[in-house]
Amino acid sequence: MKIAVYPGSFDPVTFGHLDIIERGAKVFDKIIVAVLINSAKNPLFSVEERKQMLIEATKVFPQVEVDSFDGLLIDYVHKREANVILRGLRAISDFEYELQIASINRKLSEKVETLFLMTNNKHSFISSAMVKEVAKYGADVKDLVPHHVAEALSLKFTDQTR
Ligand code: COD
Repeated sequence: MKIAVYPGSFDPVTFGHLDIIERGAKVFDKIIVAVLINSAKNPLFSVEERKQMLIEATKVFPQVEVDSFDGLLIDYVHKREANVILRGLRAISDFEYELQIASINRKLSEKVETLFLMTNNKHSFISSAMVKEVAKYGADVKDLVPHHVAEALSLKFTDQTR
């Protein structure tokens, strides 16, 4: 069974992430979308909120499971008996960061491969950071994230301005 872990912050999930999940689901028997618990980034959404948004967004894919992890990614990948780390690449600017992560994970375990899917051109400019910035100022994010995520963003920023 080919199991891939797709790790990330997913703060929040975007159409860019979902495109990687949808295409990955055609290649792997199972994809575990794993939300990092202790991120150095200061997340807008809690881990539970991010997981719930991912569960809703991926419910049409039976081979996708949503989970969270703490500590080293490679330990989690071993624990879940996965063979592959799935990542997405947008632009050349992603490459250095992704190469670093893939290289350190390779150093930690030679049994696990990192596979990259190139972004869909339609979504190449989408990032969680950009979505949050746009939503914060009340602009429409419906082409960037699923409806329920757009609503969660709107609620979050309304709460913050109260
Ligand atoms: N199109 C295609 N791909 C996209 C798009 C898009 N529009 N947007 C994002 N992606 C890809 C990203 O390139 C990335 O591959 C993936 O989706 C997830 O993105 P993010 O931003 O949600 O996740 P990151 O980069 O914050 O995740 C970092 C990790 C959680 C993987 C990393 O911090 C980690 O493994 N931490 C655990 C500790 C560890 O093991 N450290 C050693 C290795 S760094």
